[in-house]
Amino acid sequence: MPVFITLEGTEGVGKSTAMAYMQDYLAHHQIPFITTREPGGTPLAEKIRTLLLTKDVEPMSETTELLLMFAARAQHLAQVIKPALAAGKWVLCDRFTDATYAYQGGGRGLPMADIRQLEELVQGTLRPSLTLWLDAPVELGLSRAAARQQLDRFEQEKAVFFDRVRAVYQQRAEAESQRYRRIDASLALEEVQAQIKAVLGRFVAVRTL
Ligand code: Z5A
Repeated sequence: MPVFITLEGTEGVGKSTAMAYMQDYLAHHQIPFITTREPGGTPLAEKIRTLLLTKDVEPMSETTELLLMFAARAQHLAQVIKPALAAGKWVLCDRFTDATYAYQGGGRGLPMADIRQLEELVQGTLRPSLTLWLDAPVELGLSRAAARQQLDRFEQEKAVFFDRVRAVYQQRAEAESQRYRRIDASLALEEVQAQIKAVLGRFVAVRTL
């Protein structure tokens, strides 16, 4: 059965670090998988990512941002995610549509109903099998990410924006408790990895019986 795992969370909570750990875990269990990310994951979708993250001379409208997220996603699904799942590979994806609900819905305040419509248009019935939500206080993630030299368009937002983003992740985790697993990302790395290992271990056991 195709397995599609997504990683979510606010800025700097440790998704990339968790992704590397999950890759090692799946490789150790001899599970065929690919890793990818959003926005991006294909040459064309990566160009859209650059448009989305780079501050331009003119401000990007919120609707443009939303449509570009889904344009990149449509390409990513067609070129990478669906072929990998069809080939029996697990897909590990750094962010997916939950990020659109959280950032464009929560952060920007766009209507959730519009996002839902685009989700259905672009994805049909495809949804992640499992979502690891790395959750930590916004200020902690921002401080972990602070070492970066240049901030992208999202990283320039204030903490209050990320508070709204986090609140939507919280709501979605409660509403979709079958799919979501909250990982306390405020802990030391070894403890974060232990939580991920416990979740993945149970998931792998069921899926590889
Ligand atoms: N976006 C959107 O708006 N709508 C959408 O639909 C989608 C995305 C799909 C780019 O995403 C932006 O796109 C994103 C939302 C928007 N903007 N923001 N914010 P991204 O995923 O590429 O960017 P990001 O969220 O900024 O991720 P990141 O900066 O790469 O952070 P991270 O992957 O979560 O963290 P990290 O790089 O693994 O860790 C950060 C640092 O903390 C690093 O030095 C680690 O060594 C350290 N770290 C990690 N874990 C720990 C622990 N446990 N303890 C101590 N230190 C740690």
